[in-house]
Amino acid sequence: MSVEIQPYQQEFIEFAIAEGVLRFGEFTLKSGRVSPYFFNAGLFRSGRALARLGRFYASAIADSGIEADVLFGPAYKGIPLAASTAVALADHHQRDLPFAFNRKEAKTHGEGGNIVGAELRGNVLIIDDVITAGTAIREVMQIIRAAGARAAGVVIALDRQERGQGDEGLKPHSAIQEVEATYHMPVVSIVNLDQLLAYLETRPGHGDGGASIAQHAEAIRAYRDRYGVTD
Ligand code: OMP
Repeated sequence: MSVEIQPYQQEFIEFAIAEGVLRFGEFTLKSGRVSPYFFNAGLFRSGRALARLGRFYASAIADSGIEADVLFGPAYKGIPLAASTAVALADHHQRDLPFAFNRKEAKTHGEGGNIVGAELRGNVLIIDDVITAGTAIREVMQIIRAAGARAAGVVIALDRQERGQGDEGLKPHSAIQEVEATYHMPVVSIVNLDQLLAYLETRPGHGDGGASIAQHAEAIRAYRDRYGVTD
């Protein structure tokens, strides 16, 4: 299987590794699965890193062709992501989109409500970090619908391409595929697991904990064989 990977996607993987956001080793996920890699978007934590991150999200949006009227960053992690994406779209893509985010707690005084920034109307593009079970995105969909707007899609940093977990065991599809089918909207990622693996397979050098990149790639392949989606 040949995996297409664009220069900006390769740069994004290198950037995430350099910032310590993408790590290799043994990590227990929210789902309880033990993963050989983890992506922690909270570690993009300097002005320069956020500015650069915003440019990657903006490139993914431009690449996807999704048209949106407003960007939405779900609290908390989505807020700086959507803000830096809005800046990058304005600075590098001549697209000055309104931007909004939600509070987790509704405010009862002052301006009230739990949406801050632009009004949610028309086509709303959601900016988030990682979707695993899809719980967070379902909540966001309720917020957008309650405002009378429509979701145009979701942009995330990494698509782990993992099968969901149901009462009867592994589901055939990922939570992302379910979100796409349920809400009839695209979920776009800057990179996905297949691209990460394709990148690691061509990269010499050493990774975390003394293991070589080849060993990390091997562990990720085994994990993908066990939990990965097949289409
Ligand atoms: P849900 O879609 O609601 O499960 O949310 C995804 C969450 O998974 C993220 O917000 C993180 O807390 C967590 N996560 C990562 O951030 N990076 C990973 O590589 C894997 C996970 C995870 O636990 O599955």
